[in-house]
Amino acid sequence: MASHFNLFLTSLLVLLFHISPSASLTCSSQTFSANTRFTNCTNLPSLKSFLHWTFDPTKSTLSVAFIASPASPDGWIAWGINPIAPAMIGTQSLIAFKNPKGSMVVKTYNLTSYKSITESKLLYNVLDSNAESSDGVMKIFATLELPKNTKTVNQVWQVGPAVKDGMPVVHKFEPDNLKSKATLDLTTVEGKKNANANATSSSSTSTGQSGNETGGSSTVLKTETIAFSFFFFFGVVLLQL
Ligand SMILES: *[C@@H]1O[C@H](CO)[C@@H](O)[C@H](O)[C@H]1NC(C)=O
Ligand SMILES: *[C@@H]1O[C@H](CO)[C@@H](O)[C@H](O)[C@H]1NC(C)=O
Ligand SMILES: *[C@@H]1O[C@H](CO)[C@@H](O)[C@H](O)[C@H]1NC(C)=O
Ligand SMILES: CC(=O)N[C@H]1CO[C@H](CO)[C@@H](O)[C@@H]1O
Repeated sequence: MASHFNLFLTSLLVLLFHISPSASLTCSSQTFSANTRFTNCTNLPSLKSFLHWTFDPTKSTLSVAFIASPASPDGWIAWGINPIAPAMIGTQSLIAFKNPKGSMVVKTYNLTSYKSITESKLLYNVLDSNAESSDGVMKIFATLELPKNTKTVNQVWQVGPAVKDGMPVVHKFEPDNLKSKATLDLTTVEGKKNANANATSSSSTSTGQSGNETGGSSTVLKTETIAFSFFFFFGVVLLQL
């Protein structure tokens, strides 16, 4: 019994040590090549996704880098703005995936159905867009021109498992896939850099939902991190046996 408890304690300690590095794999530790810089970053509350962004109120342009892992290596990632509500239908979205030659492309879709999607222009001018993929992580870079005086936008993001005939295949409908939407507050003066506590608090502010709801989401994210660390730990233990 005691040895079980010790094992438990050891696991707990190892867990804690694993959490610190994985928790730092967030906004503050992600860097970009060359002279790409963003003023703000939000650790999104689901699907282990991140949004680095810079909003220029004078030009009303929003530059983003959306970072996520597709559900499988040949899958897709998507980020967009819904002018109507924080929901999938209506989202003016950018979807990135590999074309048959293996290079990354970004296409735009006005999402009108849960079943199929068609490439189309967006409500917003897309001034530039491109995508990258490495180590199982994809990034969408884009600059959108928003209507003048935009203060908040409904952002919606998603990851999917495959692309068939040049079309992203429908994503899973797990809880994490269904709650991947939030309000991005472009104006709030809050959320200083390099404070983890504040990374969370600023993401709850910018998600603009009730404190409780967002708290719930970040708890889920933490639980996942713990689960991941836990399995990782056991993986390591197994390897060492
Ligand atoms: C997106 O699709 C909806 C429904 O078909 C349509 O009402 C809307 O005008 C479209 N938006 C753009 C920007 O094409
Ligand atoms: C974005 O970053 C700027 C500069 O660091 C800061 O003044 C502003 O409050 C941030 N906005 C949000 C919503 O975090
Ligand atoms: C959070 O939940 C508590 C109890 O359910 C409630 O009293 C409080 O108003 C909620 N806070 C927010 C921000 O919704
Ligand atoms: C740890 C830390 O820096 N906490 C700060 C988070 O942000 C709030 C307000 O935005 C500050 O009051 C805290 O001191």
